[in-house]
Amino acid sequence: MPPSSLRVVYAFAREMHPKTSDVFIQYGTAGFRTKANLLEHVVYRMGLLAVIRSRVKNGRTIGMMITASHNLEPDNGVKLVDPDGEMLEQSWEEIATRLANVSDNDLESTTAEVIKEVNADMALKASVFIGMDTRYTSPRLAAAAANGVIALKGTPKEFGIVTTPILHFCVKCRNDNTYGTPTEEGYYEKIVGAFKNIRQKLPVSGDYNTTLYVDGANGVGGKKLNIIKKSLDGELDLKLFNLGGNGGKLNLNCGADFVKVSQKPPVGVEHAPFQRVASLDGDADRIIYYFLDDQNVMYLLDGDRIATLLASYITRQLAASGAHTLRLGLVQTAYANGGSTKYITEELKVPVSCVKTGVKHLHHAALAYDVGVYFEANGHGTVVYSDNAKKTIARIAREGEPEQRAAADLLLNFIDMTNETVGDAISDLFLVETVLCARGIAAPHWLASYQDLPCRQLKVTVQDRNAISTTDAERQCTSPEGLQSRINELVTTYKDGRAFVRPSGTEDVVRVYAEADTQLNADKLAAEVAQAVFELAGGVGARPELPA
Ligand code: G16
Repeated sequence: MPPSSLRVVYAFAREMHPKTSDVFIQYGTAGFRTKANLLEHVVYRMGLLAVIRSRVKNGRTIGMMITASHNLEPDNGVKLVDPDGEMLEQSWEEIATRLANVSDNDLESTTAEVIKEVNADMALKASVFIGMDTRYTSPRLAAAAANGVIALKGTPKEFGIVTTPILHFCVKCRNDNTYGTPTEEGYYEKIVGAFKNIRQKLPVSGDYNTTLYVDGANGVGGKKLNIIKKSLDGELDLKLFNLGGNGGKLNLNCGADFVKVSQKPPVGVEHAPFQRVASLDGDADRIIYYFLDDQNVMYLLDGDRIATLLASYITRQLAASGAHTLRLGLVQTAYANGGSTKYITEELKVPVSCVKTGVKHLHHAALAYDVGVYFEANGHGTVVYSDNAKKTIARIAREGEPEQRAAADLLLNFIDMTNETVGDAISDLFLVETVLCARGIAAPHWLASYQDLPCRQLKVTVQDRNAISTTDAERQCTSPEGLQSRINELVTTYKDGRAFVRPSGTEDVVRVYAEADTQLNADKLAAEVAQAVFELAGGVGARPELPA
């Protein structure tokens, strides 16, 4: 494409998606995320970048998802999806940030610079899949994304309202037709089809019951489960809440993030003693479980629990199929509860690694194993299988001894039920339900596998969250000076104390995590660390309070 044709890039920007704010915006943990009214020019420019990326990848399809996931309704965002359905390659995040922040006047020249820098052949075709969540600001932003794609003569395909993982799945399928059909229906056929297949082979037994309550966070996940529900033929009886009607607000006092962070049940959900509930987030890329006992005490079954449940099931199936050479590993972040890490190492005897927050980091670490199980404690995760693992399991399913064949056959269904591209609340829900059914257990039995250390998460608002930098998978803080030594001092005053701080990549806050031997101690430690952040990192607004 000759440089003169880039003029349209500037013309579209000026006429339709002008940059109206000087607020600097950065590609964060999961793309750009901020108040929706600051995003239109950013999303338009990401449409340009998606076309360039597609051409660098020889015309393979790139994805753009308009969502702010767990954030509240006024926010929005955009996540870019690479051809294999993974998050955008990290080396491109700086390019994305640069393009998002230049003035309209510099947009044409910066676009030309980027094209040169990444050596994109602008004569190639380019294809971009665009999806959006249920926010009222999403259609306008999706249109801006499509305009960005059109400005550089790429071909946009709009999927309308889909979950983030459905979009990732479709991108992967479009570039690799062995993975499935790149449509929402193709997703249901593969994931739900595999669940129904496996249910034929694993009759309901023991204490497992087929009723599952779901908190849809008033987002897209509940709506999609409402479609899926009709095809489940009683294999799973979904009782859906928080579907977005009746004035329910997206992620407000409901959804996976609210339940995990506040350690409280969501509003808008009926409860029955010991009935398990799955709580999704706004774009359905996270899931956590919980139940209340007969005294209304809540028990969380978070991402760590899901990871250990899946890892132990897959380990058993691999052993039963005789696939001894395949190496399974687990990936967590600093948020993983100390109780889970101990259980994984000492009981499951599975290798475990710790990486920075963000599925992009976990996903890549998990690829190092034949079977990589990765989950953030907040419920964001999945399982990835190497080609070698898939081939080995498929060979055993064909040629193994009868018992080995049966175990391998179940594993093949399990793999089909897994959205390997990214954490997926719907796929994870079917995986968890399958394992609970296979083991014939109810939620309290699942909970009993190990004990969590009491923990607390807090947020602190500071002038500039980037004043906090970290190392060692975010477990140590390198600036501002003196903060880590203060945290170290505080931690030593609590039995089983552990704490860390890090800047959020999705909200304008510093996150504080603490765990200790009792809930009161975890709460106190978190509050003391939050006060230290407030003092040493330029806190603004109300000073964090110590629990009474
Ligand atoms: C995103 C990321 C997650 C991350 C979460 C919180 O989730 O995909 O990996 O754990 O943000 O990140 P931070 O602590 O940096 O704000 P989601 O579900 O909001 O897309």
